[in-house]
Amino acid sequence: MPRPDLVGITAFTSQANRAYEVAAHFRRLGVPVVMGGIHATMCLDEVMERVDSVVTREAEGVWPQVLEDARHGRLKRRYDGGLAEIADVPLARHDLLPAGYAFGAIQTTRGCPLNCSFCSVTAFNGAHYRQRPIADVVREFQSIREKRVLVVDDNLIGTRPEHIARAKDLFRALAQADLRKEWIGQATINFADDEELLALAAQAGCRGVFIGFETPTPEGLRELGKKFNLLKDRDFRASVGRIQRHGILVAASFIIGLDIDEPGIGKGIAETARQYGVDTLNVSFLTPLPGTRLWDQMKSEGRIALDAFPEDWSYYTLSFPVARYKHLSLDGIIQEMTSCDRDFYSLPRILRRAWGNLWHRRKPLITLVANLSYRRNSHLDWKAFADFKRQRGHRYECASGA
Ligand code: B12
Ligand code: SF4
Repeated sequence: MPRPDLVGITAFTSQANRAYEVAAHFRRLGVPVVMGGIHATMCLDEVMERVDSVVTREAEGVWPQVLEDARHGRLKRRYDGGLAEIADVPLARHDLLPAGYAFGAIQTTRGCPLNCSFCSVTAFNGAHYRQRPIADVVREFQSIREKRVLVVDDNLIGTRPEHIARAKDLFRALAQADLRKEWIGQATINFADDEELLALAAQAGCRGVFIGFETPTPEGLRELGKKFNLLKDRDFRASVGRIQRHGILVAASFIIGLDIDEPGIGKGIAETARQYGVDTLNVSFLTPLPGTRLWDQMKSEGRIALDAFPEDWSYYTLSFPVARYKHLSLDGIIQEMTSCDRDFYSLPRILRRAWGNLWHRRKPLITLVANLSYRRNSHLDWKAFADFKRQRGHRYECASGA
């Protein structure tokens, strides 16, 4: 690799340590390093100590300036991009990426008004929901080589009638462009409320949707600030069924470790997900990510157990219990996660799910493969928990809860 003029690094919080290793390598060679993205924005001081320049928030507004300053050897220590004018977001250069990815990726909207306590998105991309021009999205979609695409929007359809209307226009335009792509996206449960929206999404290539149900009870939703899921006296089973009837698989996301969660929550989540009839279940430990309301709360209550930063960031993958939970000890919460996975991903239940989808002609093979890979991952997690307890277990000894 020829010596670069400038190195730019991005990182989620869980990847921060690797980002610092890469930065240190290039700085030793005398190459200036600039870092941006979610971790750099939320942990500015930490990052500033380890790179030459930091770009906070969205880069589009300041990147030309950064390049100009780098060219003249006068990089500033910090740039703030603020929130970009969405119409000015250029088409991503997919041609620069190497071939061979399983999924291409595209972003069509930014921001989320819901501001759930555990999520960084509203703090990072703002509460104002911004939608890219449809023509740009279609052109960018056309430039993606992969047949399968991940639409990375946090909420592809939005929450208000005008958002839904734009989502329908986008799906119509994608269907008309006849891209022959299959894609998956993320949405709130109101995706299920509009038959026309669902039909258009399916025509546009939507094959799966990741939905945050978060917790089985209304009290839990209130604790997480996700009251949106409670609107309209929602019947989750019926909502999931309506989505699936359009050939769209539902991947459910839940969180374990809320203040109201007590022993038995693991099985409770698995049962709830089965009742809703979802195709896959992804459960995370409640994790105080920097910049969220949950972080502020847990920090002020002295409940962040893994707080030797930056080293401990490596555990902020949502698959380790990094905090002290109110009614669950370290062993307790790990047991809950394990029993949830054992229940939802038992072989008989996986086969029943795949059989059900075969019966309804709804991608049984994908359901089977996805379920088996979740099952395998949960077995890997169990091994990781044993190491985790050995290496970090002592940090929970002053746990306040159970
Ligand atoms: C897509 C996505 C994924 C995909 C990533 C696919 C891929 N290969 O890229 C997948 C599903 C794999 C994933 C996994 C995870 N994710 Co994720 N993911 C996202 C999501 C929804 C969109 C990210 C994205 O592509 N945005 C589009 C691009 C254009 O925006 P961007 O990256 O922010 O970049 C802009 C700016 O940040 C800035 N910028 C970024 N980097 C740089 C670098 C430089 C040099 C400069 C100048 C500027 C700059 O400029 C860009 C343009 O404005 C975000 C939510 C969000 N809105 O950010 C969560 C998010 C990033 N994920 C999150 C998390 C927690 C995870 C996981 C750790 C946990 C999990 N179980 O899901 C894992 C990571 C596992 C690991 N290896 O550590 C959190 C991260 C919080 C944090 N503090 O780190 C987010 C913010 C969601 C949330 N609810 O809080 N994720
Ligand atoms: S979890 Fe989803 S709905 Fe809640 S703030 Fe984050 S992106 Fe919005």
